Amino acid sequence: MRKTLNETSKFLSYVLRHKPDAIGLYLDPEGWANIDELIGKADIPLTLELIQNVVETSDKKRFAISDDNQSIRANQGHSIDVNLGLEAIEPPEFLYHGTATRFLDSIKEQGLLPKNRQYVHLSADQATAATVGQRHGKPVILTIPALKMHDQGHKFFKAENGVWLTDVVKPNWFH
Ligand code: HQG
Repeated sequence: MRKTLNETSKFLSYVLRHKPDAIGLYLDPEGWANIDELIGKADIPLTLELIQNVVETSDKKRFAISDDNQSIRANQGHSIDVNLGLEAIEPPEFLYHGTATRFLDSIKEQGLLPKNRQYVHLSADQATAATVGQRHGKPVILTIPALKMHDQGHKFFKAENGVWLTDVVKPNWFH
């Protein structure tokens, strides 16, 4: 069952964050897909129960189901342009970005860039950042003075699942 949930979660991430076109799925401007349409078009076995199960058990609360239960979207992590409707808010004094040591030279030169995603992803705690960094190699955690940046006009958003998002973090902020 865990394998099925994992595979379903990966499939949902793929079509809801990156490639709805791969199955001809329509996402509205806020990133919502109609659940019946998703089930009908999915190229893996998909049921409403399975979707609900993935949403409820997702360790990172990756997905949200709409209040009317008709639609689903990813809470963050998009590479396609969606409007999550997030309001810029005041961040905590520090936020953390977990990355791999092999990216450090480039990051110090160019700053933190969203790369394939809409936003740079930041974590509220170092443990989470370490886990994120591990996905790419030997982890290293960058400490971002988020409140100071905010006070100088940088916008920070908090996704439904607690992940912090911002546009770019220029290299001068790491010095
Ligand atoms: C790096 C997962 C070179 C950046 C996680 C990161 C997160 C640079 C990688 C969410 C760079 C992009 C996002 C630069 C940034 N030069 N490398 N100038 N600027 N990078 O996966 O933050 O499990 O797109 O440090 O938990 O790792 O999918 O971003 O290492 O919340 O739900 O480029 O994805 O969530 O990698 O992860 P990613 P991320 P899920």
